[in-house]
Amino acid sequence: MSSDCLFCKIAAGDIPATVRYQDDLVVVFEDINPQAPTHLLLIPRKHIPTTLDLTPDDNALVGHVFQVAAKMATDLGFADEGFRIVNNCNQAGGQTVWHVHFHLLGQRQLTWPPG
Ligand code: IU
Repeated sequence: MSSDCLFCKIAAGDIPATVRYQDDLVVVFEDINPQAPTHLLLIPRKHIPTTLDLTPDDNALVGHVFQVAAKMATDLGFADEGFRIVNNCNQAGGQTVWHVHFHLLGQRQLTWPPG
């Protein structure tokens, strides 16, 4: 845990968030500024600043994030309709919180390319 990281504090329960799922590896909570009817953030409990900081040791963790995202889309009923998983990396990628996270967006028609 990084003591000055907002998402570490959410994962630890020190800052409130609307948590929709959690296990030993990941926490899933509602984005405070939703961009779709369902907009969840999936974060590893482990503090990893960006995608660039992932190592081979994190391969199973990232795979687990995607498995959880797919299960949540299924359980919430929009998997067949379609959804998007997004990871923003660094400034030009739109990253604003330096704890790696994956957006799960669903329940609206998403367009391409993103802005
Ligand atoms: P980004 O990919 O780093 O831009 O995503 C950060 C997200 O974190 C963004 O969608 C914010 O709305 C969201 N967020 C949040 O859910 N709770 C917070 O307290 C803060 C940001 I700060």
